[in-house]
Amino acid sequence: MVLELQKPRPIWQIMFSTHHTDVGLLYLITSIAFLFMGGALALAIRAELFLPGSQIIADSMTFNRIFTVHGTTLIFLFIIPFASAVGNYFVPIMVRYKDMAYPKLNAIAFWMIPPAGALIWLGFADFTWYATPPYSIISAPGPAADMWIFGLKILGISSVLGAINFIVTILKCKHPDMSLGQVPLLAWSFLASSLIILVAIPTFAAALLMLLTDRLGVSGFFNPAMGGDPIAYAHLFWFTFHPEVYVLVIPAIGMMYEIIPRFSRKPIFSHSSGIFAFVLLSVVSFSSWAHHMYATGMSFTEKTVFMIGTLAAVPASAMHVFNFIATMWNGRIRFATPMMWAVGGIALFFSAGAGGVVNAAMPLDFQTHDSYWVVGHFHLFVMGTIAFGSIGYLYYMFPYVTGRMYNEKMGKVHFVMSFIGTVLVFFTQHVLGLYGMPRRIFDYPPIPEWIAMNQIASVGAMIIGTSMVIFLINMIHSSAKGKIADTDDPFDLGGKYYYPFESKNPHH
Ligand code: HEM
Ligand SMILES: [Cu+2]
Repeated sequence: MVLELQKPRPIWQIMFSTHHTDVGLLYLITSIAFLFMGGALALAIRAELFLPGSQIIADSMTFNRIFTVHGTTLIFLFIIPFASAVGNYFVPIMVRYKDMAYPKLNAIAFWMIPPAGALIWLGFADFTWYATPPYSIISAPGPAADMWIFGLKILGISSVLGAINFIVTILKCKHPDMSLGQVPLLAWSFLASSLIILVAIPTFAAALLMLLTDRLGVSGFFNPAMGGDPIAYAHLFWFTFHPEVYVLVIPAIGMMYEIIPRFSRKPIFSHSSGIFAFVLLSVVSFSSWAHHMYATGMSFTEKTVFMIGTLAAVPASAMHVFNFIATMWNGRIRFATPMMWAVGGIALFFSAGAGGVVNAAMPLDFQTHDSYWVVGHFHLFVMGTIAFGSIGYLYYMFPYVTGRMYNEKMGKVHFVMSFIGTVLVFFTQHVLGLYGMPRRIFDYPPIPEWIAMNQIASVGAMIIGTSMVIFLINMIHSSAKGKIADTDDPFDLGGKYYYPFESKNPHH
């Protein structure tokens, strides 16, 4: 497979291009830049929490701004654009079409991201990525809060445009010889996640508008002083954002479906069960949003319904994990860097899922809710599963994008350090939650256990941070000076057989 082996071109040619690999490259560079920006904020948070009292951050307001922008950046400006990068590069090639269905729309969807990112970063809002009302309505300082709201609006529109493009490309533009069942699982993952986006995003778009008019004082949807209800916001928010977590994780699983069989040198154990599990996940993603709200005084019946709806995601997730394990079983596995990240990501996906079952069980959730357990839990997903799958895929696509090889040793060191760091930070945060530490706090009392565990977590974060510097050096250095890749078999798997897609779409 050859993707984009071109002589270097002036940057403006890429910026004004609508070709799918050019737009993919823009998405890729943007998302990696935001990964580092959001990661820097994570290090600031962890440095602050190394000890009780104020360390490097002056006050709690600044702290709140930092973790709000940290979370918003890594979810909306790293994970989602990174998936779009991969989808742009690979989906047209996988369905054997010359480009995305609507190339101009595709470029427009990308170009909405930089201004949205600028609004979020220049505003630096403080009301958490949840934009918590009534605080966000009554006292969150403007214009930061308004800039965040507009930033998210733009990102939502960009996601919807991207989703429409993926759906049409896959359903309408795929090669007539190819049945839907033959479409590779990575492309299927984009179909599934795009369908979720179309159903889920409009609800939050409406909620954002209501939040804005509440802030302007012309409505009181979520403002108790005007007869409104912040819990209504919680429903609207989670109706969008529980499914959204599947929008984040499904493409990462799709990326693992590319890596695992190739580096096990076996076909995927069951293509059809992979498709089935994606479809099932998309459906059940809508049956569980209120599991974020067990503590809001819902009736027992409501809670039970949402508990069952949440547990419905377990079989679908387990099907993917079994599929991966069965594929690796008896395979001739080659633990090159992408494979290490994918296998590590699956292990952490399993751990995250186990913690999720605890949260889903409503009596147990009363213990974990809003504690550091939750921070540990969702980070095992966002960092351990999604970022791991994505970074593994980045190593995998590197030779196809740049024509050069990354440094394998540095890639492995990056993985080992990140894996150890991730376990140190996020497993420890689970325990910290059980010891009673609430999330979203700037300072904490000097309880010896809390101090010890916060220090372990902070050291883990520094290990991840260091490994990311190694990663950055590897990417920059190797894309300019790395050894020329054999694009027929860059990973030495022993022949073209293992690289099923052979195509390059000429520029237009
Ligand atoms: C080294 C990696 C990371 C570290 C050390 C880290 C650390 C933290 C910490 C300490 C918080 C504050 C938790 C709280 O007080 O509630 C936080 C919040 C958050 N993080 Fe991370 N994080 C990392 C990576 C990521 C990634 C990769 C993502 C997403 C892709 C992410 C998404 C979030 C979100 C959504 C929040 C919640 C923010 C909010 O409540 O407004 N983090 N992170
Ligand atoms: Cu959820």
